[in-house]
Amino acid sequence: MSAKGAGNEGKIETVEGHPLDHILRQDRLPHIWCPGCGLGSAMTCFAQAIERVDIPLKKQVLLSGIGCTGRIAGYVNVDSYHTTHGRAIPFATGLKIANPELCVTVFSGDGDLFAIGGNHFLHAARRNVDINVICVNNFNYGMTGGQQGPTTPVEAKTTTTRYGSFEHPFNLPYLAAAIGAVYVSRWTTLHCRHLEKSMEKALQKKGFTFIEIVSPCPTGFGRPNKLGEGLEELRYYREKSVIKNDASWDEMDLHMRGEEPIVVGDFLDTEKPTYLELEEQMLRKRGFMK
Ligand SMILES: Cc1ncc(C[n+]2csc(CCOP(=O)(O)OP(=O)(O)O)c2C)c(N)n1
Ligand code: SF4
Repeated sequence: MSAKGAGNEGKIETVEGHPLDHILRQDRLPHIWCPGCGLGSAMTCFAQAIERVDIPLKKQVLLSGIGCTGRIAGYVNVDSYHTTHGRAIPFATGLKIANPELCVTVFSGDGDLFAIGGNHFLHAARRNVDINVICVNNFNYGMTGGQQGPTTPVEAKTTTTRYGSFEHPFNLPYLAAAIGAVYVSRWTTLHCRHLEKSMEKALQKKGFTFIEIVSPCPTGFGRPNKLGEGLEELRYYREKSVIKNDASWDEMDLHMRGEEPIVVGDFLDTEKPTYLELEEQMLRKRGFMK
């Protein structure tokens, strides 16, 4: 890195380390992500959050399915599993039930979690399994060439919707809340401090939590939809985002075009017994557990 400033022109400044270095698997770097991709910011927020909460890193487990977002499980230096496409949630459910002491997080893409993995998401949330699901929503299948996915907005161009998508997309916070999540929030990669706080909250909360991260994918979504490169998309987020914690669910639809706002916030924070708590209650009631 060249240091600019009085008397420093031409000098090389070497950076010895970063406070979060121990949270990354250095041997896996450099990462595969494109310039301007939001995944680095999303991963940094997560690294800050797992470091700050009062849960030893040894007890934290990170899982993902397949895709560019799925790489996160391989880069973060906690026990992690890069599972098959769409199967991170059943894997996480099994881990949590077998070892309730673990803090289990799934960090994956919109295609992975809501297309091939959609049914697993529904049932884990319905059961209120105590896991955290973080979805990076870039509105397309980034890794495989920018195809349309279940969150692609109406009119958006992808490699498989040349004339614009004509499918209604999922509104992810609405979906998560409707099927039983106890904590639901959405931020863009521009809102790093809010996002870190939400992650901290989710990691410490009992029950099924869901965080959506709206993130630039210049390669698959930004350029074809005139949102431009990563930095331009962040500018777009700055202009269009509205923090509204008490927004109505249908206000949270994402259009990603024109004057439509991007509503972000901490939308739901509630309590109800988890899958394991209900199981224990039931076993005690029937006399199978003291
Ligand atoms: C069973 C199976 N089907 C298809 C694929 C190909 N595939 C790899 S990644 C991916 C989509 C990833 O999209 P998303 O989850 O949105 O992640 P992104 O790359 O955008 O972060 C697909 C379909 C696969 N790996 N396995
Ligand atoms: S294709 Fe998109 S999501 Fe994948 S690394 Fe490139 S910018 Fe990021």
